[in-house]
Amino acid sequence: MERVLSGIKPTGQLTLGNYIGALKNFPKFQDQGETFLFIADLHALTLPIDPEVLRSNSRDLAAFYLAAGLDPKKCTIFRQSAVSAHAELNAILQNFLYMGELSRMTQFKEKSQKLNENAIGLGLFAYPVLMASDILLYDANVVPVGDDQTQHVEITRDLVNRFNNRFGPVLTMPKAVVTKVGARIMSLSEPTKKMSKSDPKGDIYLKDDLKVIRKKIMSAVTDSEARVAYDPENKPGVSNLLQIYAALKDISIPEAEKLFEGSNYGTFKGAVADVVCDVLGNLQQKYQAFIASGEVERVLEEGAKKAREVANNTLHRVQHAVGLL
Ligand code: ATP
Ligand code: LTN
Repeated sequence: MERVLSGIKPTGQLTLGNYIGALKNFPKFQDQGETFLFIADLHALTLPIDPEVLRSNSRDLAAFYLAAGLDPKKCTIFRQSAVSAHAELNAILQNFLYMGELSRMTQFKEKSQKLNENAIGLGLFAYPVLMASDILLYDANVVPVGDDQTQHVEITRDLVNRFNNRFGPVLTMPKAVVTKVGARIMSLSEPTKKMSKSDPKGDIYLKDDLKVIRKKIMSAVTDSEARVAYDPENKPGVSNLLQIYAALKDISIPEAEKLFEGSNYGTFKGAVADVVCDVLGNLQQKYQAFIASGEVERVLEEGAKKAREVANNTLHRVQHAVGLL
């Protein structure tokens, strides 16, 4: 049976990029296989974060998991830090990824560049080891992620080959699954840059007021050609809006292009704003209801119990393979 695992860091307000590239795709997996979705709170510590902010982001993220349609009866939702096996496997696996390959990770290069050279935490450098531990603890063969995380899944695959060559078939080979449309939503104000929760320029936040969302879309950067067509290199702004529209309507990009043939940018942006407000308005209502229900903590606690059982099993297998048991 398929084992599915993914996570999101509670580092800031969730964006439309997080929704389209990750969150929106999670619920369909819970009907296909055994699915584990977690809040990557240990990963959130790899850049400075206020404790209160971390706590409230974590609760928010759990409520958004539920609002997006994840059902705790069909999948396991938990906090990474509540399952100590993540840190324990991390301590073993850090010996099987090498400094050269870790220093080539795009995320490390981008995030460390923004820091003072003397204040780059080891956790930021070693991020892929913890991420590999997350994936391997659950014997996940399917890892749904946005485009930017595929490199981390690839390095996990290298680790599995290295480890299994030495110790036998202990670890399960994972595979990244990237959504066909919307794997990389770009900033609305700088459409050549990824929309990212730690870089607020041109972001749409899931919790934004709908009027604000509409305004942001209506003022998104486009070009002077006045032709709706998908051409990310020459028309990054329009292509990004087409991608958002197609992803939220569950249609292909050529289908979306066809719908707007001959439309001016005002009409096109209005239609994009309509679908974004429709989807996010609905999501916000559900999110509010889950926050008000007080159910979130209970879901996380029950999820952690189920996750611990699976994770501890794998941890023992690895401890045995390397000679710790
Ligand atoms: P940060 O800015 O803190 O690095 P982020 O916004 O990149 O955060 P993550 O927690 O790293 O978000 O990512 C959560 C999930 O959302 C991952 O699967 C990631 O690939 C996906 N994702 C993030 N940004 C986008 C985007 N712009 N388009 C599509 N998917 C995205
Ligand atoms: N690095 C991911 C979050 C993450 C993750 C994982 C995703 C941590 N561990 C394991 C999939 C599988 C990110 O969103 N930046």
